[in-house]
Amino acid sequence: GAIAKRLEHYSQFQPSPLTIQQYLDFGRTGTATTSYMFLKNELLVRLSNIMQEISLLPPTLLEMPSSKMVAGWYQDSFEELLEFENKDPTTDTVNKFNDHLQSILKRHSHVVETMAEGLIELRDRNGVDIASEKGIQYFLDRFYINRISIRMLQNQHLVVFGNVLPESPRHVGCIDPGCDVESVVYDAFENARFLCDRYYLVSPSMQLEMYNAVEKEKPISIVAVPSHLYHIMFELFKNAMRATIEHHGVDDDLPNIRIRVVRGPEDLSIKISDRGGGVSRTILDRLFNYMYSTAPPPARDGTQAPLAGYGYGLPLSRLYARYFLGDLFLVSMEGYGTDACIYMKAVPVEANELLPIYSTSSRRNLTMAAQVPDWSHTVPGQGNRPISH
Ligand code: W6P
Repeated sequence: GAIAKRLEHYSQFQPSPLTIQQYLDFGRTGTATTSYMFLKNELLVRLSNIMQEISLLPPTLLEMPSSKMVAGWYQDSFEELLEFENKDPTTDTVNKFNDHLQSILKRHSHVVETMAEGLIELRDRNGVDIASEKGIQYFLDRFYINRISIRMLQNQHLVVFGNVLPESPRHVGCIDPGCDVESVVYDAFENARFLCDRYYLVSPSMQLEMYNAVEKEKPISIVAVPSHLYHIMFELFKNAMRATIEHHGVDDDLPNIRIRVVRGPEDLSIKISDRGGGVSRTILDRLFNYMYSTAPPPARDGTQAPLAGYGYGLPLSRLYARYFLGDLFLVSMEGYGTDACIYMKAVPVEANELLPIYSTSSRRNLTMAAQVPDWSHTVPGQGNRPISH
């Protein structure tokens, strides 16, 4: 119908990525009017781009009740925003628009859990199917980074031009222009430690080393979204603590978790090293895999959920890092311990949004049949096999 036409139209445009500097400048000198004019268009573009990808998911997944619900939320939000397509930015219209943004944020607040339920339903019926697993990984990385970006845009607008309060007077929306990295790391560690103590009755200590290679002896401060950095660090600390305790037992002297933070001219690098026994490369690959990491939510029967693991913590943390062109890697030595490395752009004009674009390539990646292997590492079995073409 008419809405499908608009969806088709908007999905032909590429999203416009913003740098963290542009978010900052706009938050300081922009107006509610210009923000409204930009946002109503950009949100429709970003929503339509990902909705087209949703529609290409395997029908088996799309038919699950929870995936249908998620798809419905995107439809509803797209329709609501379409009403502003041709509306001039009067005060009344901008206020109505802000109310809609609030309700859209609320409508989409449980997307991650609901999508996960869809995967559980799928896996319970079909098992872990390697062919669709690759496509699901590809889709969910794009879907969740798109969601992070849409929530960032909405949040930024509502804090700066709406009635949502900032975290501190220094903040511009959810951006802290003077984000003190040491305090974010410290808070994340303390809060992970609190959970760890409650669950295991012990916790490892941290050994933190900061090195500012750009302004020697000064604290490390960057322009960043502190909540994203906190989310990443909290997740990695929980994992490092769990590994340390499960490897050494609760009675031993626990080895410290060592953290090194370095501010270079271009990158902020953080390395978290634990001596939790490490993981094999087989297990390591699965830590970022949505299909393998999908488990039913922890029971609400009073038994405590484990400190870490069984969730999307790691893949989502990597997306938060990648969102402004940073990254997250795990390097493990099975039998010894694991290093988690986080990189963030330290220069605000270089921290640009990474956004999925709906295109012929993404269409191909989403709809492509399973590839014929071009390496022989899979276990042979019955002697030579004919090559399949
Ligand atoms: C481990 C597994 C893991 C994941 C993420 C961060 C740290 C660690 N340590 O053993």
